[in-house]
Amino acid sequence: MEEELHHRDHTGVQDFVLLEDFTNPDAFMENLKKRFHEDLIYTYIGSVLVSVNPYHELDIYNEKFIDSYRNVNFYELPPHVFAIADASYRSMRGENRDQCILISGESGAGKTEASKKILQYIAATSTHSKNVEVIRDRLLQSNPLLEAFGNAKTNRNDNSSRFGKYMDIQFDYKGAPIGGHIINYLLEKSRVVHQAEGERNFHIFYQLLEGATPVVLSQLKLENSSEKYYYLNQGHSNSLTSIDDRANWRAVQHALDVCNFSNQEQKDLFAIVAAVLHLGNVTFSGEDGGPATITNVEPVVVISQLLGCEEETLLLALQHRTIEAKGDRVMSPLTLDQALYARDALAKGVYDRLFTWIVTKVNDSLNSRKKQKHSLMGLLDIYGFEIFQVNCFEQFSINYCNEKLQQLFIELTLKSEQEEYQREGIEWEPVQYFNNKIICDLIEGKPSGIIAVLDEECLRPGDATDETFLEKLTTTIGKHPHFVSHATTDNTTRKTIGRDEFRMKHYAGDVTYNIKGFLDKNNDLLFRDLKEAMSKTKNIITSQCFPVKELDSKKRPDTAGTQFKASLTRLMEILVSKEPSYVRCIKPNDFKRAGQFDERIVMHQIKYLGLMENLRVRRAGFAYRRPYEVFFKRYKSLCPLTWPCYQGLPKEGVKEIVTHLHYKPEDFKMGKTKLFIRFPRVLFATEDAFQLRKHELAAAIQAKFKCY
Ligand code: AOV
Ligand code: MG
Repeated sequence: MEEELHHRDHTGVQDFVLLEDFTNPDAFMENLKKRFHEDLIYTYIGSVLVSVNPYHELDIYNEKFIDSYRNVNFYELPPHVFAIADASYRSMRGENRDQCILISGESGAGKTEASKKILQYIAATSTHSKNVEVIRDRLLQSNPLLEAFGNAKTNRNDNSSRFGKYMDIQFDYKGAPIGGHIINYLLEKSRVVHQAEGERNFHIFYQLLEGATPVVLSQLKLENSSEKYYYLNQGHSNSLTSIDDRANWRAVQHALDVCNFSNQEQKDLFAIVAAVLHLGNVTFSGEDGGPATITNVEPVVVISQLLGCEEETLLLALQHRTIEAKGDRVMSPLTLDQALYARDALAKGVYDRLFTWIVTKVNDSLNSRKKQKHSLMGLLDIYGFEIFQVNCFEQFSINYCNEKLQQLFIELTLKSEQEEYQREGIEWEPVQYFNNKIICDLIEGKPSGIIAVLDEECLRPGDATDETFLEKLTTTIGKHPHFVSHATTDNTTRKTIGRDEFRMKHYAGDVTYNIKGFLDKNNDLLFRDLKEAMSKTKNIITSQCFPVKELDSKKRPDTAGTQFKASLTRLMEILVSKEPSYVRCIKPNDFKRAGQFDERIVMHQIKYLGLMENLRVRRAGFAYRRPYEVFFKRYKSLCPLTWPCYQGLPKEGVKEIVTHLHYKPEDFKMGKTKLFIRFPRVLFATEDAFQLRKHELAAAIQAKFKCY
């Protein structure tokens, strides 16, 4: 607290609750800005951490910092992501409650970096014992591994997470990490076959080409030139100065060893990565509507060698599909469009399942063998809200995920606050806020939410298309306040929306989605012949990822949208069962640039993240709350009745102190276990008095010693 007070003049306030003008967004932003320019990227709103991406390395994550935050009370040091990690860990141990740390913010705001710092801190400070070193290492190494396969350069972030990740760390009763478990959410697999201008495919492809030895590359029949591969050359952005593919390749090799991937598994894994690249180079020719033929069989030959399957089977499956008609199975040739679709679907399917296989393998390596009771700390790092030039099904899914997380934040921050006042027996007037539940319902509601309408079109036999989907959306939800389409809007807005688009008013801003591909991506169809070919491969990973029993199943798999919705529902259940901590990340500019604080962009984020409401809620009640013991211990010297000795209970002692200091009745409330102080100035005055008293006492002691 001393630090906090010390800093309030030079570098703004360390906790927004101390802002005098707390309802004014400009004052809020000024405080952030002042601190940002001093490289003070962290500020609290009570127990919520606000973090602004500095876009350059700061020397605040070294061992010295780790040590200084260890076991220190939250408010005693300047705000830091380590303090959040420490508080969460100690709460888990002290109160025996499972924890989760929720990190949110838009793409590029610093979520993944924050989650890595938290893991680093926990790994360094949690109880050490000899046999947990392996788990600790694996927890840390899971990051570079999953980032290599699941992150990519986008136009928003050079290392953008293209999957959602929830990681549980398991601790034994001594607080030592004994295991972990990762759940991955919807990988943006369309990136495997297509990248927008300026973007890249997943890092691993470039790492392999850049980092692998010539021997390995020749075994994989690859050349060290990403331009040669269709799946890598569409974004025209392969050489990336901010990322060292070669160094990261070495990191991935190390991570694979640490996470217990056998040599054979590693070999099979990269055979698949290479096969995907070769698959992209398979080309077809064909007349309009006529059968397609492969024009270059070489890549197919290589793929069949890499995956260990019959060349003929693969050739056939890439050019035909088997149709069951009246009990007969007929081979029907694919048209050019269908063949290209099938090729890409195979590449996406194989990569997506490979990714999940890697997560499963990592989980095996993190599996705590001891069946003892453990406590959990969860870390959630999802893909941030994003708006691109063209937004598709993927952005729709990512932004839906962010809506859900925002909802959780709103409900829990208000709820927990309200609960605290109730628990402590203090009256409370709720603060108004925008509840984005209405948008979540618009997406996931039944029977007329967007996913439901999309599913209906996907399952409808006959002539359903992306266009009929849009028509149906317009008729079912055209009047919804958060939905706009060409057909439902006024003349001015109509000019800004194409006939093949719809716009959603998300909590974080308006996003215009292009409907092209919505049906296909939601259907997520991979022709049976290709699945069958994969199930017969000798490559242990592809054969495991495409089990024969899946082919026998008569049940139609759930659509991508419905699966995602179900996995988010499960995620929310996991999160609400734990005690949450929050990190709210803010992106200071759109150019990934250090030292640049774009007020317009920051203000927008302050607003949609609901930070002002968050602050108001915190302040509408009481800016400060302290357990009686804590307050009493610090300030007992301020009252002659409690200093130097006091026999009563801390609560009674606190009563004596506040009476002696002439606190006005409206300044404070006494709860059951805590003292609540409404205004920061009261606390400041108390603290100033304390500093004075400290000096007095010190002087008195000195004077006494002089006499001897
Ligand atoms: P994100 O996770 O929020 O975006 P990242 O954590 O990947 O964003 O951050 C983007 C980049 O900003 C990083 O690669 C770093 O270069 C820089 N950065 C972020 N935080 C820090 C920090 N604390 N110190 C120094 N540099 C930082 V996305 O995954 O796209 O939603 O989907
Ligand atoms: Mg990320």
